[in-house]
Amino acid sequence: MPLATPAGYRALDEATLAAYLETVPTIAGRLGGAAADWRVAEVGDGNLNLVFLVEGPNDGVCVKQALPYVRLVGDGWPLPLERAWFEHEATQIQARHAAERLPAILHYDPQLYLIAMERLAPHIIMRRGMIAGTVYPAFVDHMVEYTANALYFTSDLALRAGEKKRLVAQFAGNTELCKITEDLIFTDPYRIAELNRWTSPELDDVALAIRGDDGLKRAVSLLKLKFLSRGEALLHGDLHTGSIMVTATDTKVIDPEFAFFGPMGFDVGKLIGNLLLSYFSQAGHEQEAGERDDYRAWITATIERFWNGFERRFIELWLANRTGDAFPADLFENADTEGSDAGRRSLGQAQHIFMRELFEDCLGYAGCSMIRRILGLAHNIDMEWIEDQGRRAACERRTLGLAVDLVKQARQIPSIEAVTAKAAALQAAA
Ligand code: SR1
Ligand code: MG
Repeated sequence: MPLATPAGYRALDEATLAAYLETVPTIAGRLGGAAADWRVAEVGDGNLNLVFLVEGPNDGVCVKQALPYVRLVGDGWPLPLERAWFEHEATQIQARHAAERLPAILHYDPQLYLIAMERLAPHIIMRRGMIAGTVYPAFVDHMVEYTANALYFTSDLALRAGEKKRLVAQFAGNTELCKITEDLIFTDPYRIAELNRWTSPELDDVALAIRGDDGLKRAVSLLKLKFLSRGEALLHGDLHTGSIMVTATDTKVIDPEFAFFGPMGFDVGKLIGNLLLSYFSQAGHEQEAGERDDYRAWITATIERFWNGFERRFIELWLANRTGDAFPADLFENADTEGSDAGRRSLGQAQHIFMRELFEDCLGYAGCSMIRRILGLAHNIDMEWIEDQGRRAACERRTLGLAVDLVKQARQIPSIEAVTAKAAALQAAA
């Protein structure tokens, strides 16, 4: 029995999409010519949706349509179509703060749960570029700007409480997408679950050890609790290298369908975790040992510059935009009997405490994001494309070694440089 869908919804295909787009004047005009002149290809390689590229005589567009189920698994796992609404809404909000980092939305159809956006060319998915060993010089600065702006301006540091609560309520409905994260990232890899898979038998011992590690499961459960209960800012919700499209000079963040108000460290940490995962996968893609040493050095430098840049930029935004209800100005400057210097010093101390907690959250979420891609349902092509199973398992084992440390030892790790040093030491011991 096909899944029930709302009236007016139908999943499009390469044959029916052109006829639909012909009825949307802004898109038809952009493509140029008539439907018969358009080339349509379904190119979705993600886990959830249909993605079409449409090329016309004048220009191209990208069309994303939600399916009523999880594409990776099939119609046995229904999923609300409303995720397209959340993606569209989140993009509109983030565009106020980081428009240059997002694709332009050209059209949204609330009945078809379909978003048409600019065709990004010659951009490619960053994960694919990293598998090929490509350096992206503009990536760090762009991602610092995107994460700092998108998170700061949707937090209580920038928003008045009423507006923030209205937005939290709006995004609280994205329950099913959050549930995917709660199960697949924070729960299943740590228990026997039907959908788990890993490189077996090579990693059987480490999968077993992780399922039996009570300290790890406690730490992961605390991170899950924060994910469930701390609505700090509007998150992208799935910020990995597969959600970023790049060229040497441009960076665009796509796919915010998991958006909701959650802990800021989840977005920043997931990105760091995916960069680390790419770091450890490089050994599986080099023809000769050491061939990718320079590339590994670029990845670790990128991770350091990303976190340090994010921290610096976030504090700058905080000092320049104290418009929210948190940390009221008259508690930290004006009302201070010793004058504003003491108030600023006090705010500086609070910012230091805030950023340290955020750093520890990031490390924990980075570790969880790495573990789930090796022991859970949804793996990354960074590792999956390493054909030799023994080599892949060796890369994955090193990844898990660091990931477990990040989750369990976050409080003891002094800096991002200590993280990249740990990664380099594990790699050097290979
Ligand atoms: C069943 S969905 C699996 C994963 O795909 C998305 O990219 C998210 O990361 C999700 O956890
Ligand atoms: Mg996605």
